[in-house]
Amino acid sequence: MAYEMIELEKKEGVGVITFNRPKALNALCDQLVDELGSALSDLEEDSNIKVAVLTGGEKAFAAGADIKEMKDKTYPETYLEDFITKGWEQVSKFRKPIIAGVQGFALGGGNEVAMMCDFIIAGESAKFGQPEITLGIIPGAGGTQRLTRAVGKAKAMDLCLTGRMMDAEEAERAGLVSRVVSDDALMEEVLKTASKMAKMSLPTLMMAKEAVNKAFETTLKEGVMFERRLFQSTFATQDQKEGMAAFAEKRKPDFQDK
Ligand code: DAK
Repeated sequence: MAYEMIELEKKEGVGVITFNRPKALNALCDQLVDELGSALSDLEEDSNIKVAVLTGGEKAFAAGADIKEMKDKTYPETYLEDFITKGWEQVSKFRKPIIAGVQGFALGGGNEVAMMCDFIIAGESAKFGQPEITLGIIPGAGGTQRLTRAVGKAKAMDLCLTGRMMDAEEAERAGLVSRVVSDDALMEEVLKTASKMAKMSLPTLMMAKEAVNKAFETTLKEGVMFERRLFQSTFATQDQKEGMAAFAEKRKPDFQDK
């Protein structure tokens, strides 16, 4: 598929999707979200790809869903179409690891998409927020839920009820982002991190992702049991044998994703 609003690049096990609608600060219109969904399907199906990266531009990761596109929708239309649900959920359903690299604005749906990724690495100019309240709506793609799980009730309420933005430093302190680097170093840091992960065993990366995500869905007891079963199942992989043999033989492992 030829993309107009995103770019897709693949290199050494890493697939990079870049939002490319700078004039609208990467506002997530239908076409952009459709293209994002296609690119994610491509990366999911490509057996050479182990890790995905989602990023935007210097001024914006994405300034939210496209307000101009949705402003005249009626309630029956949003309900009957299950408005903008399908494409958006593809990010959260992506099974391989996916990192968000954020510079500039990550607002509304932009912040929600970043939070659907496994973790966020931020440039120092990053600004996160859920400004929907200023438009007379509330977050619709998990903002009230993922943000609250990430930063706790006080800050989630503060952001969702005032619409204010949080800078990169505050976002790191609050636990929304895993690390902050200078804007100039952002892509280098994100790609270095993705490449490091791409050297691991893919099924094991996917199991680790599934296990961490389970923590948000279940009780501690059930989560620990889920983790234990997955942990035990790693002993059915050749990659566990290779990883431990390599350690014992003082060499680097050569994982085969088997
Ligand atoms: N939609 C459409 N166009 C946008 C936009 C957006 N979200 N954000 C920016 N733009 C456009 C501007 O209209 C402007 O276009 P022109 O006037 O040049 O044609 C261009 O991008 C540059 O923006 P500004 O001139 O405003 O730039 P500034 O630096 O002055 O301000 C800003 C930057 C980010 C503070 C400002 O643009 C802004 O406040 N933007 C809106 C941010 C916002 O409110 N975002 C939340 C949108 S609501 C769901 C899934 C998702 C959602 C809901 C449900 N389901 C799965 C059910 C999500 C909802 C939302 O995200």
